[in-house]
Formats: sequence, C-alpha cells, structure tokens
Amino acid sequence: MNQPLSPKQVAQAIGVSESSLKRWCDRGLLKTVRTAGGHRRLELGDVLRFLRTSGHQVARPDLIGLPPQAGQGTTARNKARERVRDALLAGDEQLCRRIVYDLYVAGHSACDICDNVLAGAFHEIGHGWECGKVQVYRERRACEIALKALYDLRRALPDPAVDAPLAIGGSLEFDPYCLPTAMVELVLRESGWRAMSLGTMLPPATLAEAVRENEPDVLWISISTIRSVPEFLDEYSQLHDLATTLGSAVVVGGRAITAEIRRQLSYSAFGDTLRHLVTFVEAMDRRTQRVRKRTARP
Ligand code: B12
Repeated sequence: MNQPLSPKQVAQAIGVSESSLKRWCDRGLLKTVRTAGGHRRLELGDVLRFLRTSGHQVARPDLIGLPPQAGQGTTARNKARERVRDALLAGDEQLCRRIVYDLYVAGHSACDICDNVLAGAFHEIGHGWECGKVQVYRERRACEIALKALYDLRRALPDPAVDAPLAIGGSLEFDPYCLPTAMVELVLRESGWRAMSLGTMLPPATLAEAVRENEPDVLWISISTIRSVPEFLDEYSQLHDLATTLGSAVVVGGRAITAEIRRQLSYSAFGDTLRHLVTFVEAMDRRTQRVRKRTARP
C-alpha cells in the first residue's frame, strides 16, 4: 500500500501553489481523504489519474515517489518500444522506467504498455540473442529492469477494493519466465481485481493448495516453456478440474501454448495477449453487476 501524500508534497511535485492544489481538491478534481486530525491526504493513484486526464506535468516526480524525471513529457508510443529496447539493452534503468512511466501518465494503459511496448521490446531482445548480437547478461539484466518498471506501474494503481474479485496465478514448475505472470497481476489490478502473482516455477501440488485455500474467482496460468508436453497436459488438466470444481475460472496464456497444445486444453478463457485477459475479466465484472442488480430488485 502506498503512503498517502500531503497536499504540499503534491503541489511541489506538480509545480503549483498549495492553494491551487487545494482548490482543485475542493472542486472534486482531485480526490482526498481526511486524517483523524482533519488534514487532507491524497492517494498516488488518484494524483496520477488527475495528471493523466488534466495534462499537467510533474516537475519533481521524486517528491511523490515516482522515478526521477517521470511524467515530464509525452513519449510517442510508436517510438517507445524501440527506446525501451535500447534502454533495456544498455542497462539504463532510469531511462527505461521513465519511458514506461511517461507512457502511463500520458494515458496509455498498463495493459497496452505491457503488450505492445515491453513484450515487443523483449521479443526483439530475444531475436538479438538468437542472432548472437545480444549477450545473455544483457537479456537477464533487461528482465531485472523491466520488473522494476512494472513495479512502478503497480504502485501507481489504486489499491483494489477489499471485496473486489480475487485472482491468483503464476507459472508452473520448470518455467522460470517471470515477466508474463508479473504483467498478468498488474493488468488485473488495473481492472480493479485483487490479483496476486504466486511467482514462477510452482509445483502443481502447491498451486492446487493455493486454489483450495484461497478459492479465487480466477486462476491464471502463464506458460512460457514446457519441458514435457504429456506431463504438462496431465498436470494442467488436474489443476483445471480442481479449480473449476471449486468455482474458479481458469485463464491460460503464454508463448509456449501452440495451436496443437491449445486444442488439447480445457480453459475458461485463453489469451494470446493481456488485452484478451482484460476483455474476459471485464465481461465477468459486467455479468456480476447484472446478477447483483437482478437480485436487488424487489
Ligand atoms: C528473458 C528470456 C529468457 C530468460 C527469462 C528470465 C526471467 N527471469 O524471466 C531465461 C534466462 C530463463 C531464458 C532461458 C531460455 N530461453 Co529465453 N527468452 C527470453 C526472452 C528474451 C524474453 C521473455 C519474456 O519475458 N518476454 C516478455 C513476455 C511478457 O512476452 P511473452 O512471453 O510473449 O508474453 C505475452 C503473451 O504471451 C501473453 N501472455 C503470457 N502469459 C500469459 C498468461 C495469460 C493468462 C494470458 C492471458 C496471456 C499471457 O501476454 C504477454 C504480453 O503480451 C524471450 C524472447 C521473447 N520472444 O519473448 C526468449 C526466448 C523465449 N527464449 C528462448 C530460448 C531458446 C531460451 C533457452 C532455451 C536458451 C538456452 N539455450 O538456455 C532457455 C530455456 C529456458 C527454459 N527453462 O525453458 C527462445 C525460445 C525459442 C522457441 N522456439 O521457443 C526465445 C523466443 C528467444 C529467441 N528468439 O530465440 N530466456
């Protein structure tokens, strides 16, 4: 959870007077909460939402816990993938985090940034490695940096409501790819879900236990690599059956799911991209709202 911000901190970060900022709060442009002592406080997610809609730039991002120089200009999205790729390969963490943050503040969704900018940059990095142009250490370092950029976005999102639907998931044993499952968590949180990635390389038995103990609305499984297809199909189908019996929807995706493997899987939804996942959970949300409305009718 992010520490609430004082009006003074936010005013200084944006580069306006505290009285202007308080006026915006009074007009309802910026949501505030009151402390027990009656002082105003602002949530980072609400401040970012205001910046994204009002077009204000951040003069001193560090004052509100953003990466240095974030939010100071619009990064053209079509150039962003190349810039992120280059920053990742150069190991320039500040630049990469800044580009990602700028895109978010400029109004791009975390989902769009993950699907089109970060994943795209990694596909190119993978291609570079395949051609012998990118050293392995650069690729690994790029993953470390990207995780930090994802964490920045996570911090920027408002905390999900306590009664929001719950999603848990991760990657299975022998699958060390950490970015996809971190991205799934992020975009589900962006959709207002209580999403919790359990990480990578999870033995199926422990994932099954997590489903039993948490009874999530959605279980996601991200598959970037498969050691043995028959073993995978067997383990996956047991997990799927358990989860659906307990009332969880199972959403699956990841680069290792070929058309042939996919044909043999049962799932509630499959996604080639995170956008597909978001579309699915939004449909689930609409359905829940409709059911609530119907049952609330006298
Ligand atoms: C980083 C990396 C690694 C790192 C990962 C480190 C880490 N901590 O994560 C490590 C070191 C583990 C690694 C190892 C290997 N790698 Co590698 N790796 C990559 C690289 C460059 C990036 C992977 C990544 O994170 N991409 C970013 C993610 C977000 O993109 P994505 O996977 O496409 O995910 C998107 C969708 O699939 C979808 N999605 C994903 N999960 C889910 C889940 C749900 C529910 C939904 C709805 C959607 C969804 O949404 C995502 C966003 O759009 C890729 C290149 C590439 N094309 O991605 C190669 C790549 C995957 N690796 C490759 C290879 C060959 C290997 C090794 C065999 C190399 C070796 N000789 O040791 C090993 C195998 C390891 C293993 N156990 O299988 C090849 C695979 C080729 C093939 N034919 O399959 C690739 C494609 C590189 C290449 N071009 O040759 N690798």
